[in-house]
Amino acid sequence: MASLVAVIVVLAAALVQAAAAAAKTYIVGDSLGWKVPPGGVVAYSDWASQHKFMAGDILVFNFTGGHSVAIVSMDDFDACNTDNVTNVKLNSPVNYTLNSGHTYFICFYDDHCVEGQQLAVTASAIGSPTSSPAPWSSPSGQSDNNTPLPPLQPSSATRVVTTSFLISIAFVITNLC
Ligand SMILES: [Cu+2]
Repeated sequence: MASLVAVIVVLAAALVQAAAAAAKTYIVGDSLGWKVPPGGVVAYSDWASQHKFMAGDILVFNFTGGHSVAIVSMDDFDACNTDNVTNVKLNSPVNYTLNSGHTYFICFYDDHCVEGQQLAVTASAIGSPTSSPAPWSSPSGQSDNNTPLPPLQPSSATRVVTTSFLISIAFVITNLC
């Protein structure tokens, strides 16, 4: 019986750790928001270098006025080429759930990308990826292109409840012994 309790306690501890490592939400640029940065192209690369992104983390692009968030290839990012842009959001705020690997964001208006409104992010994989193909989400529910809204992801509240439940079981079994 004691070994069963040990197993359950270890499981519960693992779940607590998993909850602690739950997805984080990042405001792109922090107080700068998403704009043509006064500091030029280093502004968003500096910001990205200060964080360790994981798959499932959420980037929030806040902007006012004529800006956009477009996903492009690495080559189009490097060249600030907007000719191939198909995956774009126009209404702030824009939430984007990261998949593992590299993701390249630009603003496709005028010369905003060339002037520094560009962000490259590398996210590490964790466990199994969440629903992959439609990472966009919009808190206001508006949709300005044909991308379907992604399914809701399990909230961290669910994980906390699960953890509490397992800890409760561990206590019950301990008392039975
Ligand atoms: Cu812009």
